[in-house]
Amino acid sequence: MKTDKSERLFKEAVEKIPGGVNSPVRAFQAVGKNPRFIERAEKQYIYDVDGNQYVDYIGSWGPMILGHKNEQVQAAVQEAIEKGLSFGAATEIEVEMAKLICDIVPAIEMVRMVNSGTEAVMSAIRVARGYTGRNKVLKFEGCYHGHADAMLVKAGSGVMTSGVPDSAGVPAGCAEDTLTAIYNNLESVEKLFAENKGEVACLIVEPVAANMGVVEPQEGFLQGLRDICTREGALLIFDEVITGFRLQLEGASGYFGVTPDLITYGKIIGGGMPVGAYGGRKDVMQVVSPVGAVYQAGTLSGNPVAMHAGITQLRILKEHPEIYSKINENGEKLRAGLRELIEKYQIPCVVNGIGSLSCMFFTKEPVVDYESAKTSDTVMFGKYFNHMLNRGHYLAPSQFEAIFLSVAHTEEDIRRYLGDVEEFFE
Ligand code: HOZ
Repeated sequence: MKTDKSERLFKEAVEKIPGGVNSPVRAFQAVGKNPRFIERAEKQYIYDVDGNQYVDYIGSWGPMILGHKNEQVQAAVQEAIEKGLSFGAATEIEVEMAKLICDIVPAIEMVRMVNSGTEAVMSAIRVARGYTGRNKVLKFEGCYHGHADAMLVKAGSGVMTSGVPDSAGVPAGCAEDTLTAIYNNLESVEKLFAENKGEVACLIVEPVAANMGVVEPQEGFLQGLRDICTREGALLIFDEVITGFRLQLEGASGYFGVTPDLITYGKIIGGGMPVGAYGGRKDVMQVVSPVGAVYQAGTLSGNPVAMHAGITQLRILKEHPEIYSKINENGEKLRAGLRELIEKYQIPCVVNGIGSLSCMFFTKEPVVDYESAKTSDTVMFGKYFNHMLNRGHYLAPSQFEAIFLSVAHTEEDIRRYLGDVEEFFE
């Protein structure tokens, strides 16, 4: 596989961009390589600057659920561009978007657009603090909620990949109000609430953890969180940056039948454009300025081009429930195939996943939380990653991320994937 141009670009990049990348998860450091520079993408494929084609299992970290370059989304963007790029003023499309989200997700009565998942989480936490008049926030080890100060404590994703659980540059004061519990462990949550009686503003959770690899919530875990929050007067926030409009149209709150007080969303709402949103109970959302006293703002929030892309994608998802059957069935086939191979070759691996999100850990232990996820052999993951990359499968360059399927992925893609895993195991 020719990679000269990517290598050359990386040399130039590291001189001017920290680590040569604009987000750490794009670096291939953890798998002992330099990143491939991507030129274009179409359907389930992405192409690098050296002309190599890969089946893309990242999908821009989730939003490309329809595959790349969906014709309707592209056309909506082109049409929107003709009218101007940004107004910094109220538009009709924002109203349409808000109505559509409230219509799809029963837990959301009001919603505010922002520009990223990080911003959505930052804002939702401020809202929870403003609403409850409390300061403390409870999160889970290994869950990633973007890079706001208060959330960079035992975080997943790139923070976990780097092996440095707490970021430098976060003042102790910001982190001291963040409590961390163990995922899938209600006792650890109860203990923190008991130790901080009447002080916890909110509990934020990825309903399916997908930033320490993929870790599903065990039976009763999410409902348990709901019950504890209700009892303790704290708000429950589902961070659905990854699960929103993916697990099923209504996201994780619909899938698990647990209603949070607030939900945060990221890129999937923009169909590939930079978008995030947070929303939930009306009485809670009404603390947001200019109605209430919690300030949150943004010139590009509800940007018309991003709204046109996002609303088109959400409408397609709403009108075509068969999309979910297809991506979820392919996810099942992928996981079943991997488990068969693990059994056949007696490899110490476990496969986690749900719907179109999957992950293979190189460990014998069941992976149910941050500590068990960390037992995975990351050196072996690096070998597997490189084997797959050389055969045209573009995976996240870290053990602690998910495999994302889109509706463009075919059964043949899954068969090829499994064939190349078998070769690796052999
Ligand atoms: N949640 C994404 C990866 N797990 C974020 C992507 C990024 O940090 O660039």
